[in-house]
Amino acid sequence: MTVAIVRSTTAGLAAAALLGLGLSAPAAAQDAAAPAAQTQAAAKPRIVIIGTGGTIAGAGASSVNTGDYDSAKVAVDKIIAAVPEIKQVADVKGEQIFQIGSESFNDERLLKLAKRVSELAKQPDVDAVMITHGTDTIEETAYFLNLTLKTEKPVVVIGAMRPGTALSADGPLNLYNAAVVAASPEAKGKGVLVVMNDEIHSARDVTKSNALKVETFESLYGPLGVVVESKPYFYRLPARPHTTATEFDIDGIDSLPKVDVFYAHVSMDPKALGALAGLGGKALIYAGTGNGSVADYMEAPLTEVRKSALVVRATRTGSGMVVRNGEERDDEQDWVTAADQSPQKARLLTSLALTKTSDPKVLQEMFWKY
Ligand code: DAS
Repeated sequence: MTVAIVRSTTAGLAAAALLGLGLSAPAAAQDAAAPAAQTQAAAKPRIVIIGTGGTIAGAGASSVNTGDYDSAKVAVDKIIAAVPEIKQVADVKGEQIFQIGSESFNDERLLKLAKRVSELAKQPDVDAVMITHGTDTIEETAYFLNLTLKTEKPVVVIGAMRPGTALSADGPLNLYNAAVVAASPEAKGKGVLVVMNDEIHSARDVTKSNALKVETFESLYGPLGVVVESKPYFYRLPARPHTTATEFDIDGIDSLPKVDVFYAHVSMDPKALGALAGLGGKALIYAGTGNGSVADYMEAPLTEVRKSALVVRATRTGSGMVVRNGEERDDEQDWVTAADQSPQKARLLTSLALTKTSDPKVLQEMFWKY
């Protein structure tokens, strides 16, 4: 999307230059620029930015607090107002849906957010939707939207690793870059995107890889593209079905089937697994060591879990594919493997799958497909 600059008159140029600096133009210049500016404004994509909280809405006690601050403090309208450059790219409108740290997201909030984005995407006066979000679980929200939204319109999720009060805060540029992407025709039909640190990631593959660094977001197979000097450059396409091409729809769904994750480690307690399974989940993701390996003393407890819930083997390593019927007897145990999906994303896909089926073979096919 090209940056909208008023070019029709000298006065217009002066006004545009001042606006670019966030200063107000003298009255005469504003008058002279008005007709051309209106034409430009009408042509700009209309983006709704939904605020959910997180560090991008955070505030620290001093400018050197980059890790010690309160998240979810600043309203989305203020976050937008702090980046006046965004108006050169799109007509934006803020909407506050939550004011929370993203660690506090749950299925109810995910559904509420997804339903709102879905409504907005259906509106003819909305061209794209952006969501400001905490970075901790941004990948889960983005993946959930990627699997459920029925739209080709750009949906871009963003956050920040440093609050707006910090020296070298990353939120303002992330917000601007996200608007550049959301406003671009190239972003259409590419599924839900996460734009952080000048990179454009597919919701399917992105993950937060570091607790503090600004360059924390990584994609399993690399980002789809980059944003350079107000322009998005795409180099890859998502290969897996998303949004309009999935069988999942949240219309008419008021709650999601309960799925839990059990984290494997040396000397884990089988009773903890039993207690978790006893909470009534319809499936359990076993975040195993290495290739989703199951400890010898966990086999019988997992066989027991399978009597009341689906069992999905994933890996806690952060990357790589869990191989079926290698060291484990998946066919015999009627277990599913999560392919290359992280335990947290496997949880979301399994939960959505359970709205359609409880057949482990069908779920396995979904893991190969999505
Ligand atoms: N607590 C975090 C969150 O809201 C921090 C962040 O946004 O980076 O996810």
